[in-house]
Amino acid sequence: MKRPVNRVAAIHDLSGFGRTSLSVVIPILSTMGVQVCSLPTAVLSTHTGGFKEYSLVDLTDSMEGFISHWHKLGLEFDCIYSGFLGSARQIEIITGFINAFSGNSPLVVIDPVMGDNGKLYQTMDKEMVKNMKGFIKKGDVITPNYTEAAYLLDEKYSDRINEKTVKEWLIRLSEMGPRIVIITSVPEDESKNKTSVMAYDREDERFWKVSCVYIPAHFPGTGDCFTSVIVGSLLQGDSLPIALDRGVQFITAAIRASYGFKYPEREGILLERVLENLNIPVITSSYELLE
Ligand code: PXL
Repeated sequence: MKRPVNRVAAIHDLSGFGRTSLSVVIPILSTMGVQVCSLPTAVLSTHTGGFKEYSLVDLTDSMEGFISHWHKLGLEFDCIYSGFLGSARQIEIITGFINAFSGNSPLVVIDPVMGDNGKLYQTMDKEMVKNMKGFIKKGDVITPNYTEAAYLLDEKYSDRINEKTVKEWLIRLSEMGPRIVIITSVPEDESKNKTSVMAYDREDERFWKVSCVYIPAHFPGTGDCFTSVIVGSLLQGDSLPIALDRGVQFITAAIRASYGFKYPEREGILLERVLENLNIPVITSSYELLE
């Protein structure tokens, strides 16, 4: 029997303060009419970006017990969506989870959260990058930001890149396994005040781009918000370029809603002020199909 709403297994940490990971995944997907089943990887007092200290409870040893209970219940998921992970062991456990719950062919979305602005997050190292390279093979869709894409491909991070090179990166990442590759925060070569999201679907060999005006702010968790909107949108049956448009429009509105207030950026975007935008029909769209 078809379920009344789509169901996602969300494999992320829960950071108590700051708006990242499960704290944003759950409200965004719930607002988009998707049931979220959390498989928490860790619980933290805050996220790790912009806080020198944080308190962390690692849940790696509980994950297998959670998974086997879900297995016993005979649960099925329409999507398996993973984000911030802490260790090779977690990747191994989640790989097992994806294999065990593959029966109904869920959409596997992997956000290879590792770093931003050319640098790895403080909990990440070369070994995690190596493990992530293997793990993305399991994804149907991956959503690295520009920094993470460079790490996954062993490319140098530079604050300029041309479109042709990004297209090559998209193809190379897709050759590592995933059918759809979405790279966020790509600097635009010809304009310093623009960034873009670029994507490739190996099935129809089309490249897409959505440009956005660059705002000089770095709110942690925007990547988690973006990928959550992509997940919700694809599960609602949108095409890839419309999903990209919805993701970019939502993040742009959220940053604009936040930037005018003066508060510490590490607290994240003011999600609470824009969550309802997710239920507005798509009226304008700005995606481009690249030659
Ligand atoms: O937004 C990504 C993210 C998720 N979870 C934790 C983080 C970060 C980024 O800093 O620290 C714990």
